[in-house]
Amino acid sequence: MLIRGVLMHHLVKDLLAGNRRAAARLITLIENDDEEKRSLLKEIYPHTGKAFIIGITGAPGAGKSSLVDRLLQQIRAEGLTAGIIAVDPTSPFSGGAILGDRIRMQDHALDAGVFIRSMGTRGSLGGLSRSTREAIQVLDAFGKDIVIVETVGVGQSEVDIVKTADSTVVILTPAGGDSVQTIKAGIMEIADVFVINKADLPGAERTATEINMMLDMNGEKPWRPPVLPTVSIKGDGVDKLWEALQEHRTFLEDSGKLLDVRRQRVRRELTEQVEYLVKTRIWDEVRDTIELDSLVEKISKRQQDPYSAAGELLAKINFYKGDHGEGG
Ligand SMILES: Nc1nc2c(ncn2[C@@H]2O[C@H](COP(=O)(O)OP(=O)(O)OP(=O)(O)O)[C@@H](O)[C@H]2O)c(=O)[nH]1
Ligand SMILES: [Mg+2]
Repeated sequence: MLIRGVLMHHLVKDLLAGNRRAAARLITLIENDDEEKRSLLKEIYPHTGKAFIIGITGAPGAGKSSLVDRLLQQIRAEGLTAGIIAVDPTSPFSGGAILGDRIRMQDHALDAGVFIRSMGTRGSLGGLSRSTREAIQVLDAFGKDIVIVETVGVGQSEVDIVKTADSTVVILTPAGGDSVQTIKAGIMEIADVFVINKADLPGAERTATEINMMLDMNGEKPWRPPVLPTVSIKGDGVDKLWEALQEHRTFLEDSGKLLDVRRQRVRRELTEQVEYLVKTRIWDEVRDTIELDSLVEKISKRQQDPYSAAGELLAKINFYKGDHGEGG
């Protein structure tokens, strides 16, 4: 394990030197919740915080990947580099296995300034939103200027994933008018920019109007999300989207909100780590020192209740060992 640890240490060095294979390996280790994961992330962390993170969410087939593909052209044309994480919570596949995304973005596959990775539910025992956040850190430390997270917008887990982003784009499509009524409140709240993609299809203007009406009802906010039509298969409107994202970034920076967003992210990371440490420490200790089985027996026989037993158990545990969690 020691040798393995040393080899992994090189992985971080290679990542920082711009090695793509190292980036890919590290994300795989994260997905698989490898035992070295936490010590690797610890090494990576000081090199993060530079990338601007964009979340893109929308219903299956809304055009997220084709839009990301077009955004990449825009980003690269400006001389910026980008990392893409395509998250599909419904897919068991990972490691770039979402075929559609690969095909759609294959123009960028040979571009050293672009790194594309898919993540599914396989592995990621710590939860997909956590492993996504960790993968973002890898790409951030890798030196990508922009990290884009594409996720299918169907439920809470996607909202959680997107909460990691600095700016969030919600993609809608014209769907006969009733689409807006069915937008989840959570999705509405997270949008910094609305995109009405497939604006070549009928009903796009009406959808945009409805979104704008909903935004009107929200009252005055320091940032009003623009509602932008795009045709991602042709690239129409993508320049406007990129402009809007840059305006939002400027707004975040000038208003101090970027620091707020990032502080919230740090708070979540810290809370997660404390909970993780406490949990693992407790069970390590319980395994080593406390006769859990006999306690279970006692409770089963109603000689004790689980409520007081849990309290007593916790009182016996010295779960802070002062090694600052290097282990993993
Ligand atoms: N007419 C029209 N079709 C589009 C447009 N954008 C995307 N499509 C089509 O919509 C389908 C889905 O596009 P994707 O970019 O894969 O959408 P996605 O949201 O990434 O899909 P998932 O990742 O599977 O949820 C493809 O067949 C695209 O060709 C558009 O602007 N107009
Ligand atoms: Mg896609």
